[in-house]
Amino acid sequence: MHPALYQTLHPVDPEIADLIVAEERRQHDKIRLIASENYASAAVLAATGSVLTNQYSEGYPGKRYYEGQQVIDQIEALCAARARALFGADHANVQPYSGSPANLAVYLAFVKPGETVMGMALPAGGHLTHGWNVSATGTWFRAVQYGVRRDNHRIDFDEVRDLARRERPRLLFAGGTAIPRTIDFAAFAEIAREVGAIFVADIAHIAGLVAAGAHPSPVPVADVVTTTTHKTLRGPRGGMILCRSAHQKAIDRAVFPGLQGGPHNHTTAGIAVALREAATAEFGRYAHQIVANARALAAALVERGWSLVTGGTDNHLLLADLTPKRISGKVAARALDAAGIELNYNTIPFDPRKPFDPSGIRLGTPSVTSRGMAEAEMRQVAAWMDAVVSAPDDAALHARIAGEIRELCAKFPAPGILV
Ligand code: DSN
Repeated sequence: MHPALYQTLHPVDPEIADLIVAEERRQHDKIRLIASENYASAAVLAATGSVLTNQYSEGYPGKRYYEGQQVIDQIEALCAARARALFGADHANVQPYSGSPANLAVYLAFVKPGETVMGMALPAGGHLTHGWNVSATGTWFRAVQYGVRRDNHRIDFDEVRDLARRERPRLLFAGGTAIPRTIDFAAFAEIAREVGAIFVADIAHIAGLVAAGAHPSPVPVADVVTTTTHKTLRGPRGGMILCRSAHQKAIDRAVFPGLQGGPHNHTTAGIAVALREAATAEFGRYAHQIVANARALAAALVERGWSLVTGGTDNHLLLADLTPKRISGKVAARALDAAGIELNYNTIPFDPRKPFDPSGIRLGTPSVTSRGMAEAEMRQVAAWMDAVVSAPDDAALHARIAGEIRELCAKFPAPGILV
C-alpha cells in the first residue's frame, strides 16, 4: 500500500490495514493466472479510493434526483464518452455495478418473465447469467442453452441456428467465462437477425482485447454489448453496457430506476481512468502480448503432454483437461496454489466429474502480462506447472517452486502494488 494510505488507515484499523498489506504481498509474490483477474494501475486505484464514494447520484448526467452533481455529472459524462470512443459504440451506460447486473439490466430492458432467452450453457463455457438453471436468469425466463461440439469443443453454429429457429428466443447471448477461441460475433448476429432476437454480446473476459483490436469487436453487429471493467480491460470492479442508439432509452431505464439505485461514482471515475489508459498505444501492445503469452503457455504445456480444450487458444485463456494427468482440477489447483501459481479449477465441456471437483483448470495471462512477463517466462511457468501437477503431494517441491516464483516476481513489478 502507498505509505501515505497506510499511515492513514493503520491508526484507525490496524487489522484491516495489515490484511490489505498481506493481500498485496500475496498478489505480488504469486504467478496469478486466474483468467478473469488483473492488476489495476495505481491511477485506477487512486480514483477508485476517492471522496466520490461519499455521494448519491440517482439518475443520469443532467437529469439527477439529488443536488450537488456539478462534478459527478462531468465524471460520468467523460467516462461514457471515453467508452463510446474506445469501442465505437453509439451509447454507453457506465453505471452497472458489475457484469451480472449489466446482464440483468438487458433482460429487464427486453424480456418479460417466462419469455424465451438463449445463451451458452455454463459447463460449455457460458456464464451463469446467460440462462443457467441456478441463476435467476434460468428460473425467471424460459432459458434454452447451446453448447460446443463433442469432437472439437468449438461452438456448433448449426446447433445454435437450429435451436434458435425452433425456440425463437427474444434474446440471444454470445460470450462466456471459459471460451479459449475467437467468438464469431457476426455468425451469432446473423442467427439473431433471422429469428428476430436481440443479439447481446457479453465481452467481459475479452473487453481489453476487443478495445485493442486483439479480438474482433461485436459492436458493429450486436444490438447490445455488456462487459465488466476489471478483467482484460484492467479497470476497477464494475460493469458497462454499450448499445445502439435505438436501445439507449430501454437500457438506461432498465439500469436506473429498473434495477439499481445510485451509481458507484468512485468506480465510475476508476473506469474512466482505465478507459483512458486502454486508449493508449502501450495498452494496445499489452493486449496483443496477453494473447502471445497465452499461446506460448499453451504451446509449452502441450509440449509437456498436456491436453487443452480445443488444443490451444486464440485469446487470454486456456482450459486444460487434466484427465490424462490422472489428477482432478481441484487437487491440481490446490497444489499449484501451494507452489505459488494461482488459478481456478473448472469444468471442461462434457465433464464427467462434478463442478466442485471437475476435470479441468482454467488459466489466463492478463495479470502476468501486466507485470511485463513475456514468452520466456510463460515457458518457465509451464515447466513449474508440469512439475507440480506431476507431484501434487510433494510439499518440499512446492515450497521450492514457490521460492523460485517469489524470486521471479521480484523482477516484474505489479501495477498498483508497492511492496
Ligand atoms: N467470475 C468470473 C470469471 O471468473 O470468469 C465470471 O463472472
